Amino acid sequence: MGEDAERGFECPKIMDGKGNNENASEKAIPSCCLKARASATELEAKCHSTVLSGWFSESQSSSDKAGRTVYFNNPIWPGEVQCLRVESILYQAKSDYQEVLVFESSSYGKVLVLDGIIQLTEKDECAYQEMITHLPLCSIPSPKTVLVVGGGDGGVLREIARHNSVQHIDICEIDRMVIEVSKKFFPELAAGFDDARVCLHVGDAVEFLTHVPEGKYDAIIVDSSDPVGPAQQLVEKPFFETIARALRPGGVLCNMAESMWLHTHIIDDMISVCREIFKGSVHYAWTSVPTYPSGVIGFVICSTEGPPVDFLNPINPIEKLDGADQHKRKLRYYNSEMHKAAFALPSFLKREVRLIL
Ligand code: SPD
Repeated sequence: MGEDAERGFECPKIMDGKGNNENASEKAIPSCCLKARASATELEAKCHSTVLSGWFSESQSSSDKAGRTVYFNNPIWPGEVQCLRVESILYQAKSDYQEVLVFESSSYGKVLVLDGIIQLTEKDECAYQEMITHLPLCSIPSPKTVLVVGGGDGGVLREIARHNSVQHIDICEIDRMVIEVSKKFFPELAAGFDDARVCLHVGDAVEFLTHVPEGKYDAIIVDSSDPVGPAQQLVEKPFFETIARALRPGGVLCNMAESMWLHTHIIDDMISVCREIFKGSVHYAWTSVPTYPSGVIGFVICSTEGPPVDFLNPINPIEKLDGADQHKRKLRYYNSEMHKAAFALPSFLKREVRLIL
């Protein structure tokens, strides 16, 4: 064990993009790592603002008036942080919208982080992408036109492509860097962009939706980041109104909707807004994703007025769709039993969220 490791603040390897470990050469060590080596205190041993002592944590950082880095909890899950051991940092850059970080973890494979928050890991991304996609698409017969809002890593596109009935998929992602980074580091997800049915729009989804012809889509999937900063508008009433307008009668929305352990107030707000706007059915479903805060994430899933949609008993079961299980890669998480189970809700949630079914 090296001297640094004994002191408990060994820096992770920093790769140079060609697979070489930059730590191998003293000259190439970034100044933050040199500082860490010279420092006796753990807190100063930082190789990235969210990586301390070789561990990534979902804390955020900013500079105080004196230019010192100050760390704080993410305001939407105060009092807790998710930590992953970092093997090497593969990429870090600032896009026009956010900080983008990719690292190799020791237990969950490669990890994509945006503005200090884990978006996906290679090990557990299947649960999120498969559930957010197949919960809505297996609930309606023969979906043909689908819109993805966000989803720039391509994982949701990969899942939609399993449905042979789908003829056209629009995706509106605001940050081109997320798409490029995914193509480079997460080819199993970005493969979703290779499907000929996909039409990519790089831009603001709120603006995009205002130009969409009424009733264009059978299904809309909102795969956004958490509702802080610009993504806040994606959980507000005007956004849901434009979504409902873009859906055909009896069309469906599946929207990422945070954790039942941490965010009953957000879920409550989303459900009550959706009940006002979507005159079909409105439900909450959830799945396990170990690397998201509290280990779970939920979805608000709704239909517009029209042919009734029974989300709890999928009319379009994945097991009966030709080739769906095997397309590109085998389904890892979703099946019709998981679909039905996703709508079972704990008693505290039923009590706390007034309008939940
Ligand atoms: N708390 C993190 C929520 C992230 C939701 N979006 C993930 C994008 C994966 N396609």
